[in-house]
Amino acid sequence: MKHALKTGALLGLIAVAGLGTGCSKQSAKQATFHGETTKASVVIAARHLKPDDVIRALQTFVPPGEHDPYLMFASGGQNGQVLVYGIPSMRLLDEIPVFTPDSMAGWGFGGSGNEVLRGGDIPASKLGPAKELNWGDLHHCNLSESNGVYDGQWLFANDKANGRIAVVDLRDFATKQIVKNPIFYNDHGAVFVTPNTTWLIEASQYSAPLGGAYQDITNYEATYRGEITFWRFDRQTGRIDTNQSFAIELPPYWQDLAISGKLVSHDWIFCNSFNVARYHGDDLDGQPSFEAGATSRDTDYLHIIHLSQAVKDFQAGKFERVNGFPVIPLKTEIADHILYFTPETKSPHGVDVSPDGHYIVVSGKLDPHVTVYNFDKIQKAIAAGKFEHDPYGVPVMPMEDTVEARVEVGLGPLHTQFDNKGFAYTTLFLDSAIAKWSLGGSAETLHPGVKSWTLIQKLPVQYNPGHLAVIGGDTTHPTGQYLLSLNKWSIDRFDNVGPLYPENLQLVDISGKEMRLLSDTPLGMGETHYAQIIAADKVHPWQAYPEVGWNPLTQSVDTNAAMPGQEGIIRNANHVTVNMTIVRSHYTPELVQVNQGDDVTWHITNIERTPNATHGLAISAYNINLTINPGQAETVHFVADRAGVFSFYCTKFCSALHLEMAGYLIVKPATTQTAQR
Ligand code: RUQ
Ligand code: CUA
Repeated sequence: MKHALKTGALLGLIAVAGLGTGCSKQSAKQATFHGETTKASVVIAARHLKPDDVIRALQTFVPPGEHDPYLMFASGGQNGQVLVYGIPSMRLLDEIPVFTPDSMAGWGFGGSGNEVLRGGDIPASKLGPAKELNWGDLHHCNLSESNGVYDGQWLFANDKANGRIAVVDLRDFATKQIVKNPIFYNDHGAVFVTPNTTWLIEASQYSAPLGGAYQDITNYEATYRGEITFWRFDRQTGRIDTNQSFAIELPPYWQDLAISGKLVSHDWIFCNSFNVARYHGDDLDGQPSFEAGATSRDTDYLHIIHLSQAVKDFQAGKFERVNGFPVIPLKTEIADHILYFTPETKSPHGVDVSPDGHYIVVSGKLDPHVTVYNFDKIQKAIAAGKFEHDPYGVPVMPMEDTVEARVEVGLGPLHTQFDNKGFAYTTLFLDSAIAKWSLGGSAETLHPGVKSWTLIQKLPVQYNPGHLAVIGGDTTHPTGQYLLSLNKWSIDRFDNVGPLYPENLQLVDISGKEMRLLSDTPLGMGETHYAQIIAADKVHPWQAYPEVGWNPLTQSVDTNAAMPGQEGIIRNANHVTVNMTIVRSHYTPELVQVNQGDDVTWHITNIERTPNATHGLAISAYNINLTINPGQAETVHFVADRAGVFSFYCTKFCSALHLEMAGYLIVKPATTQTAQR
């Protein structure tokens, strides 16, 4: 691969450069090259680069016109979108709009994006009116898997704020479906896939009455609950089949991250919880805050769920309905051996399964160790049946029967990923570091002298990492090579841009014995939580839609699409249908004349076959902005309620005569008074 230069060549270059001068941030910024930029030594000296900097630059630089070998899909946090980066260059390649309107993609300003966004709204019910939602707190994006490895076909994402999940089709990098959870307003352990993407896991976070109705907070223990929803994904339709989906009721602990087992553990789901104390808040009456109350116990519960048992109960109709949605009650789960607990050190965050499926790694945020559970031991403990029970009757296995190892890694462990050499990597939020540690068995066999379950190295990062991502690092076949540390704080790392600081994404080389920091990339438009990295050649997006008249929602030719040769404006009483095609550099037709109050359905098709020949349709004053890619057909519907002369134009500089790619929407007033204004 282009980026994998030989170390020998690097060292040669550095020797030539005669490096070693100290460097200050100031001087690096203000370097001048006196025009001698063809000499590496001059540039290196002028920029005061250290030998290590030069190697870093060479390792991450992708020459103009060349491509990155890996793609990272990263959550955009509060911006509600998914970000796509090239690795190792860390160039931002795309922002896929998901939960939030996006004007570059014409997402949410008329057209098919509206249909998807509105599909995720909260419907009106006996609890109150409908709620339109126009943002999401997108935490975790997950690629679809086949046999436990990313297959590059689909991407799923959650909205923590509103309890929603979304489906992105990687043929066109566009969101196809947003599903609002019918029984819960928030989620967190989502979206995580089972090894063949049969089920999408969505775990709720802050306990509340299932279905969202009112219950007095003093009835917390009796009436508040948690839940996990299992959404059935249908690859044929590319949609979540809500009719084949169900939820399981959980005690009112605050469920956190969830993950599917793989290989040996493939039929089991693991989910963290915190606030098993069931603390429910300080009402200004001198009670402790959540921060103290929720962490008052030494342990919380790792939830262990037997998925196929739950599916069996769902199919046998052993559920109740909440807002019409099937929910398996706690007592049924207990009776049918679906749900087990084992203690975990308090306030855990990440739960991650090793590539072989044998180990489940849990990080208690207040414990300097990661706790490693052994799946075989869990199975033995279930068989042995030596249970205590939580207040709701859920069987609790003793921790000493399920734990394989504890590895002291440092302060504030959060999330863990794995490489292909038997090592695990855990972010340390409080230490601001990544801990590299050895898994049992594999590391010892692969690397003589390396002991199992031992801390190998701690690499400082800047600062306070949340998640991390290794290439394939949560699959059955991790690649290693690069690790991304997704840092929450960036205090002194970048030029000052005011009080709202960017996040800092740091690329780390993990191909050698020691982890090495390669680069810093600021992210000023959202907070990345989860990310996944896949080889770029495993994703096969279209360069243009396959045929003219393509509807991105059905992924087929739309029978209503405007087609070349059939352009025109059809009136039927006060219903007006516009059939418009676009190609460089004109709209056909260019004049759309309607009467005030007309109900307008405007079909527009980009008949280009040239990749990259995207056009736009922006209509002044009507808040309409579509982006139409080659082959794509869109439909926007509106009432022409404002009279006057409105221009519409192409928002994408598509050709030399792009400015001429325009037209008029002329709305004839209903009364003469309006005409004279
Ligand atoms: S979570 S770090 Cu959803 Cu860990 Cu954010
Ligand atoms: Cu089409 Cu500009």
